[in-house]
Amino acid sequence: MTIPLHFCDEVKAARDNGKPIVALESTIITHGMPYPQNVETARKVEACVRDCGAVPATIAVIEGRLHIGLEAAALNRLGQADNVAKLSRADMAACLAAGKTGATTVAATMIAAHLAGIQTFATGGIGGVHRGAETSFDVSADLYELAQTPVTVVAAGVKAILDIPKTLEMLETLGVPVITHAQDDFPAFWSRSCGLPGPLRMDDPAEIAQAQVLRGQLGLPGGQLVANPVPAESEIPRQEMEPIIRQALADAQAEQVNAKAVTPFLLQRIFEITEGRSLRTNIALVLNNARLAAAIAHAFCRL
Ligand code: PSU
Ligand code: MN
Repeated sequence: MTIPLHFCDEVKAARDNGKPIVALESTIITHGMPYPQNVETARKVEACVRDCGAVPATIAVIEGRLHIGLEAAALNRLGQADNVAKLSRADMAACLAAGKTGATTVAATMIAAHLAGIQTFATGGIGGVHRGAETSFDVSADLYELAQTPVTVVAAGVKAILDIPKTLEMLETLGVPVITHAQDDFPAFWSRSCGLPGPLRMDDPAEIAQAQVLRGQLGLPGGQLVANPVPAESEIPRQEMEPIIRQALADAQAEQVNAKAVTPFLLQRIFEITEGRSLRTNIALVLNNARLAAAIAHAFCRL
């Protein structure tokens, strides 16, 4: 048996020619944004990576095949499909075995990217330790993936719906380097700062790539989280976001939302409460992350 891997032509050519490649996830398309903005954003992010001289590889499982790079028609179908599974480390192999379709989270995208030899990955915000995790035990598999799979993930920090101090503690325990790009404060997704400094700071994409390579040379498994603050003109300040997040969390509790449904529910609820403003910020930060990821991918190629 071999892994049912499918490379799109553009990614195949990039691999053959040693061009920089940036992996992109698909859960943000199926569970993170409403249609049609999800498909429009996915296209814009891919275009942005190309404008930066790199090749985008959007990753998803389609009818039992692990796609590295999605053709336009496949992306369009995925963005409109109902009941697409949200795949993490636990369920990717089962989805492939059953011949089903599923969107990859940060954890599953890292696994696929590494398999395909891609070292850089851009997304919106990774999963982490949920507020109230001391009773719910809801901690995203994304954190454990960063501890074991050597991919550098560029995100706008962790989603502010989470318990950010606990998430940073957990990343430290797991030995994951958390590198804030070009500022000291750790970002909070829609906001440029969570009010706490980040553990590490780097301003140069080349240094970020070198740190990942040196990690491997030291015999340390795992990747790096690069926290890239949303551009100032698109941010929603923390003081404005916090009451909105609390409202969304209260609604989730009242409706007894749990497990994999929590993050998609909160993002949708915050989109409604902010009348679409949170989505505009989300789109701006993903594009910003794609640009930095492309610069890091170029640096990996030069090493
Ligand atoms: N970033 C976004 N929107 C999203 C996600 C990330 O801007 O929807 C997804 C990612 O796929 C991430 C997942 O891995 O949310 C985390 O889900 P959970 O909290 O259930 O682990
Ligand atoms: Mn969870």
